[in-house]
Amino acid sequence: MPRRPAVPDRRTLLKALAAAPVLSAAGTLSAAAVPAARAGTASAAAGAPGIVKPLPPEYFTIRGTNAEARFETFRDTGLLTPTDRFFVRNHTSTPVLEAADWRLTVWGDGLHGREPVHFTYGQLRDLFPVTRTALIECAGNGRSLFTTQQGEPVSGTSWTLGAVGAARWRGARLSDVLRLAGLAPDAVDVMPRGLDDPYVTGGVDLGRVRRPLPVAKALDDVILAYEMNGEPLPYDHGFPVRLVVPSWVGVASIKWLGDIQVSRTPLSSPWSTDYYRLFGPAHPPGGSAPLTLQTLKSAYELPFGATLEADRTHRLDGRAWSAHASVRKVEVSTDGGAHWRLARIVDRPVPGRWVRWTTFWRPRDTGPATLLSRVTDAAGNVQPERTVHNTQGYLFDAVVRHPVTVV
Ligand SMILES: Nc1nc2c(c(=O)[nH]1)N[C@H]1C(S)=C(S)[C@@H](COP(=O)(O)O)O[C@H]1N2
Ligand SMILES: [Mo]
Repeated sequence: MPRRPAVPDRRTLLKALAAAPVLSAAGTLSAAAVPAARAGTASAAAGAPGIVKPLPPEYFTIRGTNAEARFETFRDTGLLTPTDRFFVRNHTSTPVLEAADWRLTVWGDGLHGREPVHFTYGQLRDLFPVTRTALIECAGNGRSLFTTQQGEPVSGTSWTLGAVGAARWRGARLSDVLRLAGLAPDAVDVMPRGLDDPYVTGGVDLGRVRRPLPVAKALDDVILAYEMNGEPLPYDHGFPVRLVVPSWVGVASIKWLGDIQVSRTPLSSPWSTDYYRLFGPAHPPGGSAPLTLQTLKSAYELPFGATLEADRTHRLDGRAWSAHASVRKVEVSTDGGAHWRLARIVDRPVPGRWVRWTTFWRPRDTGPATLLSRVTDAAGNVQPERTVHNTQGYLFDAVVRHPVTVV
């Protein structure tokens, strides 16, 4: 992927200056004074409590406040996941906001002026637009396989493999917004925060969803997206503006963005301390460092427990992806891992995207069988046989054992 220039070009700067952000008149905005341009929240009528879009059972499995896509239905989609099939992960519920009332506030001691800077929706749309295809994958995608495949208990939403999707995102560069706001050279962290309701768990109010992001990543390839697959962002995916943090755990891509704190000292939130680290006997006592990159996976676009006819040639399709590098090869086994062969990769591998792959199988014996697939990326990462356990079930990367029945 070509790196973006470190400094906006002339055209960008001219456009940006024309859309100069409004400095706060009062200059006294506190961290809590988020401009909540709230017009309402989704009702429970549509399916999962708090999700606006329809969730037909043939495309989605509802898991609490979340909706998981049925991975097998990606079979009839292209490289992009249609918005009406894209998984939704909500800590609370989708807020229905008005773009006209929306403001982004950038604030904190990591700004030169130390005064909050505001951007309207129109001002953000006037900044130089970038378009990029990126996956969003929940760090917990595949979590239920810790239990079903490895016999290990984990906490969190029991996703199978459908907490992932790919979309074409269009928006402003976070680097442009931070520079316009007066990013200080010694700023180290930014912390984007959503406008959805505060997250309350076990009787404790953790506040609004927010998570620190190092300035280096913020200036690299992060987008403030206002379009998804060529349409305005849908309510459930962060309307009017969300962050897209390519290749990182999904929680980094804060939806319904309301404000961004910029700091000269490291920031933290429950989403970087209590959650989204690896905990357990195999990890450091206080947990690993906060999670950054997603991992790698491959899977068949076939329901678990599918039945296939014996003595017939079946075309089996799947997808493979890695947050670390482009996909190099996908191997498949139809005999539980005794023999492996290469699958045919359909799409040109591009870092940060997935590829579709296919293989053919003519089963002879009836009865249960196990299909496996294993991706290797261009950095040499390979799916292991087991994922090292962590108590919250993040970053499942092991080869999936896909049960089918031959009849
Ligand atoms: N404001 C806000 N942003 C959020 C979340 C949230 O609940 N609130 N969930 C995060 C998590 S855990 C994931 S995996 C992604 C999911 O994005 P999607 O719902 O568009 O698929 O959004 C992230 N951004
Ligand atoms: Mo997530």
